Amino acid sequence: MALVIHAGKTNKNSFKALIAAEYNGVEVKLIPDFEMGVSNKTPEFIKMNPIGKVPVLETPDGPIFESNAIARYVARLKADSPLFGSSSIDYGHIEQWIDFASLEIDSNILTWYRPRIGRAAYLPPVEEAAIAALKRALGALNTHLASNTYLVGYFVTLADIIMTCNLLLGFTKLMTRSFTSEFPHVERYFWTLVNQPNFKKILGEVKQAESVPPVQSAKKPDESAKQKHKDEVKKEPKKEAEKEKPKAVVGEGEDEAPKPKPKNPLDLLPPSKMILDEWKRLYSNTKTNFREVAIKGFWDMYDPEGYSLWFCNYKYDDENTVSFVTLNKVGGFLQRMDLARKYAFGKMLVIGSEPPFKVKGLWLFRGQEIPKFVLDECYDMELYEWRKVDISDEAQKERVNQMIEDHEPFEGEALLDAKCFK
Ligand SMILES: N[C@@H](CCC(=O)N[C@@H](CS)C(=O)NCC(=O)O)C(=O)O
Repeated sequence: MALVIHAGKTNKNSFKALIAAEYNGVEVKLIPDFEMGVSNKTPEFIKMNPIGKVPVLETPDGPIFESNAIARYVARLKADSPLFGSSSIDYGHIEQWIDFASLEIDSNILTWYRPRIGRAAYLPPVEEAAIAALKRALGALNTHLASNTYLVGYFVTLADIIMTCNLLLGFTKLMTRSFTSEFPHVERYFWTLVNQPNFKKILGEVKQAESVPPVQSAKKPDESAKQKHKDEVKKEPKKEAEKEKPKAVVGEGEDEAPKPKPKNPLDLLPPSKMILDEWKRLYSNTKTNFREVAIKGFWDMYDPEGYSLWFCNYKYDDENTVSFVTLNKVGGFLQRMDLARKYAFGKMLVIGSEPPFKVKGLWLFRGQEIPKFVLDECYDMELYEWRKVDISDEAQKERVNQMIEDHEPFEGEALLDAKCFK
């Protein structure tokens, strides 16, 4: 019998249990037709959770409220679930990060978010303090994630599920790229997790907030605070626009009618004689004489006016101490580059026969610069140093050749793996 969660479809707190259920192969369903503010006010609901909040899980043995408790229950339904780690110290660390995710991350995000959607009175010093505390917590998380793929051990645990669901609200509603770029390891962690199949199935496509919502009036503001609050509401959108988007066009705001999707500027470039798909086909179909056929073909096709070549070096190679973690990291990068498939080709080499492994790449992009939408949308870009290839330099050209053909040894070292983006 499926367990049933009472909550709306977008409740990030119920996602914790739904994702844990995916990992454990347990059937958990959202109750259909849940209506916030109605379904959770009925006497039947109050019997299940006296505070009348969601989510609530109905089990054959009775209801459970509090989303972390529900997620723990679901995680525990499978004996020896890896979601609880593999030792007592793992378990201790998982609980540590669950508390951290709730008390240091979630509570500060909520204190920042609620007044902005009219669920609490907006008080600037309170918001400032919440943002400062959130930054402090994200800084600590960033330090931990600089040398750890996941929060505990080498696999996803319940701590990662709860942390990611709590970060989700921040990433999608408040924390713009300019805010999160201070915490590159948190960014890498968050995007890696939300793209895991068991997360993606529940969360769908996740998009980062492009601006902080302007402050809304609280629904029932206290009369004495009302006028002050009104004044702040008037001032706030401008202040926020200045802070987050220094060059924002006046009038840009959330109540604007949705605009038709603009054409990708790369489609407006003068046509190129190089047909990217032809190169990709040649690369894929050449099985022998790679140098004579594929590499020669590449330079015959290459259009230095319509395209540019770029070398990239991972900035944090000393973190690459575990081979499969390093390979996953590069695999994740290529997945996230999916948005650039029409305009790019790439090779990523994982170099070395023992850790720490080096990660270096070669990319071919349409146009003379790295496309802006790639820099904006693919957070991995800033984890690499980028250098434009000077094709008049024979040594650089030879390096391009060697990267395309997975030449081994590469710069004197064995290759652990070579991945291609095509
Ligand atoms: N600590 C609780 C928080 C629950 C909570 O705040 N739920 C909100 C929706 S996300 C709610 O039901 N609000 C309705 C209300 O306050 O009456 C948990 O993690 O389950």
